[in-house]
Amino acid sequence: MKAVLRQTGLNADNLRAWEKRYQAVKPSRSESGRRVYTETEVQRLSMLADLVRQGHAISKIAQKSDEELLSMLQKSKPSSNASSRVTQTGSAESTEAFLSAMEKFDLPAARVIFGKIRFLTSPRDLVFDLVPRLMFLIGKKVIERKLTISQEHAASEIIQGYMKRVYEDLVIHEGTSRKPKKFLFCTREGDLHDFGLIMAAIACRFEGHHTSYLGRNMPATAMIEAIQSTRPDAIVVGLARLSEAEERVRISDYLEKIDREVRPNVEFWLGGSGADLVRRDHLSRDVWIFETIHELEEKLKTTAPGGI
Ligand code: B12
Repeated sequence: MKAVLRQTGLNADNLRAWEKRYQAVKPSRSESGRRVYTETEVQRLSMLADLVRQGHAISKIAQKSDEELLSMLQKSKPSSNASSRVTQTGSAESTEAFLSAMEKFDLPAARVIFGKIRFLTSPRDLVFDLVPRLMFLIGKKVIERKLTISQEHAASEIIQGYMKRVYEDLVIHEGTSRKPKKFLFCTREGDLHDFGLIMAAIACRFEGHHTSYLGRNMPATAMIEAIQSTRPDAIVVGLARLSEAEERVRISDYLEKIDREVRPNVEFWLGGSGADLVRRDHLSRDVWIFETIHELEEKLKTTAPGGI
């Protein structure tokens, strides 16, 4: 529950009331009686919290579907003028149209619609707001069997292509920080989830740091080699929580192997749903674990790696 409160910005009283009075979510209970929230429920609570902060009454929105909440959020964002309101409405409709094209497995249409979304949305909003919410809806549709795994893969590829372009375009920011640092990005061998990682790389470029994006599925030996040749200040590793059956390398084994081989002043910056499985006491260097991209951005603003 603590983690849910931190992620949504709600307080415990609000959360209990939203559950009891409005059935905003219905978490299950563990054997010891603790509430257990799914990722979908946490995302839903965070959308509800955003809308309540914008002035909506919880009683009016608690029963709405996740799709309706997403659409409301996109339409109701504070905007300075009428034309940007039109833009936001357009992007909400396009999000729905994208999902519906994906349900029909109409990839050319989905690509065109996503192009329109990109045109209507600023890179920052696209990367840090729209894409995570869209991925959440895609994940939900897979669970509901409205999208197949192959459709999920295809949608991810389309969206990832655009994310990479945003990242590439930001090269103009590189080195503009007062103290630019060098970061190397990867996910471990067998982990194909790199949306959070590319968001982190984009955040570092926005702040004017040097970034090398090695991508997903990097064997530890290849990563060690890359660190030795490029000498970064920190490596940034995206760590998805995978089941034992899916996992090729355990998170702790992966990090410990790299830890043994590279010089001790290369920091480890870690994030993703599996990052809480990291055994810090088994690592010999400074390790930073971020629950959100926002936390990483805060760290980039305050301190820099290398102990400065
Ligand atoms: C997209 C997706 C995929 C894509 C990944 C494409 C890509 N290039 O990333 C593809 C299709 C390849 C894929 C494959 C699989 N996936 Co998948 N996937 C998802 C999905 C739908 C969305 C994940 C996502 O990108 N979200 C958007 C990002 C931005 O959010 P996020 O990952 O939560 O990250 C946030 C934070 O954790 C943090 N963060 C994350 N990384 C980092 C890194 C740093 C440095 C920092 C600072 C922060 C940070 O910031 C983000 C924003 O808040 C989720 C469902 C879901 N609801 O999450 C399933 C999900 C993660 N996948 C799952 C599974 C089971 C699989 C597969 C085994 C089966 C399948 N569906 O094909 C395979 C195999 C994967 C493998 N071996 O790695 C499970 C994992 C369950 C588990 N614990 O085992 C999930 C949860 C779906 C489910 N409910 O079953 N998947």
